[in-house]
Amino acid sequence: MPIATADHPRHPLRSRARVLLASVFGPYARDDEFGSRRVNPMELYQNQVTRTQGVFSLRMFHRSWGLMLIQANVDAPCTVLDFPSLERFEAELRANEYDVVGIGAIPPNVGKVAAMCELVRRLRPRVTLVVGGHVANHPDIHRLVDCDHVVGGEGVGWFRRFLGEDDSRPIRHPLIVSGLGTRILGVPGPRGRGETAATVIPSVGCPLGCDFCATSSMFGGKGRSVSFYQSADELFDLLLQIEGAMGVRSFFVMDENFLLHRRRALRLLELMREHERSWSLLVFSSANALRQYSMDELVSLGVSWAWLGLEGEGAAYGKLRGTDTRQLVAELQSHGIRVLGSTIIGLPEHTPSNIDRAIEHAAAHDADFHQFMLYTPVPGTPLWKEQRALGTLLAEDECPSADVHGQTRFNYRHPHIRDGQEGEMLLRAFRRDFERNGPSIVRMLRTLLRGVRRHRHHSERRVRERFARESQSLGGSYAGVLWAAERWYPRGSATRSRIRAVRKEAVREFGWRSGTAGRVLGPAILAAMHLEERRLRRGWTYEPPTFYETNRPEEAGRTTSGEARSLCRWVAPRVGRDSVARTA
Ligand code: B12
Ligand code: SF4
Repeated sequence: MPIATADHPRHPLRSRARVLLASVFGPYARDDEFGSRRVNPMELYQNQVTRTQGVFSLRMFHRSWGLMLIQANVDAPCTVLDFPSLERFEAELRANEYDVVGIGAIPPNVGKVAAMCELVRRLRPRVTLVVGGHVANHPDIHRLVDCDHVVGGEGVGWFRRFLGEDDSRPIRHPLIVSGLGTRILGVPGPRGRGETAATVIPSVGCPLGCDFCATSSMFGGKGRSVSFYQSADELFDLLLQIEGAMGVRSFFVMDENFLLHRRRALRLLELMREHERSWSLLVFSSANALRQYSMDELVSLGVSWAWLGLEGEGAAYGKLRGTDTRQLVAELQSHGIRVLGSTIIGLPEHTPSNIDRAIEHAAAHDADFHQFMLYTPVPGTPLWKEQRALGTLLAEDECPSADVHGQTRFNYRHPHIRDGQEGEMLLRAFRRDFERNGPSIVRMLRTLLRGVRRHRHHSERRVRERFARESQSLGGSYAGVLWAAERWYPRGSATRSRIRAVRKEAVREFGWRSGTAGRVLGPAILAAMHLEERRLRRGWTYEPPTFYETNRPEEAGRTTSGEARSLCRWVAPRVGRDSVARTA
């Protein structure tokens, strides 16, 4: 990370400055004048993965991890207000004196950033206003938003330098529950301590530099990324500490291409073996990164879920060269690795006449989950620059920023797809995948069962333990899910038979426990599904709660603006101070 330079802006109060960091305000899942869109809720799966799966859609929220990371890594008193309403944001500004207000956002939310900055200027004219995150790449940010600093790229280093703090200190890692408010089939997901994976952020960016990729270009583009933890030893120690503090054994590794660093991953595996760690890792990975490993290495490393860019048949991305992605997905699944495949609709070669073939190719992967996104030139990316040079980008009045989220329409003139056909094509892809492969939750349980069968007698105890842990619920609540899911579909339908086959398989594997749990829990789940369906038909939407946190113990629990802040928690890297062996 760069060290402070003389020309970097610096706050006069340095570390004594009181900082407020906020995400953009909700509600999100509705159409409004600030840029909220019903089709663009603050949810991952409902937004872009299980969008057309109705009661089977996985509903859950994710905190604003970038803000949490910055908060944990500055010494200045820092409050995070995540997912406020505009009224709540205003109440916060009225009740507390801040010196710096930082707002993190992505380009579709630029209108909200502008409204929040306007409010700050009006209520607290002396505050230094900083805007960061992907919205910094919005081409009109300086015209649309009245603020003091627009920060592109990595934010922890920027804030440390801005506050006159030591920029070379190791990065503390906030304790992050990966998903919140989980709900599926109308039933809340597990919420107890250690029951949800922890998010770990080893780096930001991706050196592969695909032309459309905002994350890659944001942190340096091709050949670059920003690593917070360089070595496997450091990372291992971090995971150990998080395991201890949160009681988790699964980690959602928020690194665009974690497996690309083969030496680091294999050293991590060595440490996991040495210290008998039975961890599950949920990773993002490109196909070429995955192919650097044998299946046994992936299984031993605990890779239990992989988000894999499939992009499109014949897509000319180097990461896919020489890979039969259907075969790769099937092979991963045969080892119990659940796959979230990601396909682009609207690649330059797509036309109204070949799009069904492209959709069929995607659906034929039978991935456990499938994300579909429109090919979208996002500001800052090579694709955006190329389209700008070609003069194909639509102006703000033709396509407002709030609609550039990849789930409704193109923000440029596609060579073959015109007149807004792309929105329907995207929906067609979601629907075809669901119709052909059935509910994602069932596909996921099917893959898990394959893994259990294959690795039940694995030579390493930690691997056997992992599969036993991950599949435990197949003898309990998941058995109920399968029972209810089967009955959701009419007798004789292909989907019902497919679900029935998975349920029978679970009963064979887990015996009477699974059968009984199915019969006992199934009817209640089926009733919840009917209620949920009614709720969805009435237009019900799901919004995240507001989070209000401080990094100062003395401020925690104190009530201002009608609410008490809770204390954010983190772990600090110890490698270099303590040895890994001693901490384990
Ligand atoms: C988790 C996530 C979400 C969560 C929401 C998280 C939240 N609370 O906002 C969910 C799943 C809901 C989501 C939804 C969407 N997302 Co999203 N999301 C991500 C994801 C996977 C991780 C973000 C993250 O935490 N990264 C790790 C942290 C450490 O990095 P960071 O956020 O970039 O933060 C760093 C810097 O940006 C900076 N920074 C951040 N905030 C601030 C604030 C200040 C003041 C400063 C100075 C610096 C700063 O410092 C941080 C540390 O270096 C990213 C991809 C990625 N790998 O980053 C996509 C990503 C951010 N999402 C993206 C998109 C497009 C969307 C959606 C529009 C997608 C859609 N239609 O489905 C919706 C929008 C929802 C909405 N209504 O706003 C794009 C944004 C691209 C762009 N430029 O437009 C990304 C980059 C994915 C991609 N490659 O396309 N997303
Ligand atoms: S491999 Fe994935 S994360 Fe990396 S640049 Fe390509 S799309 Fe982005």
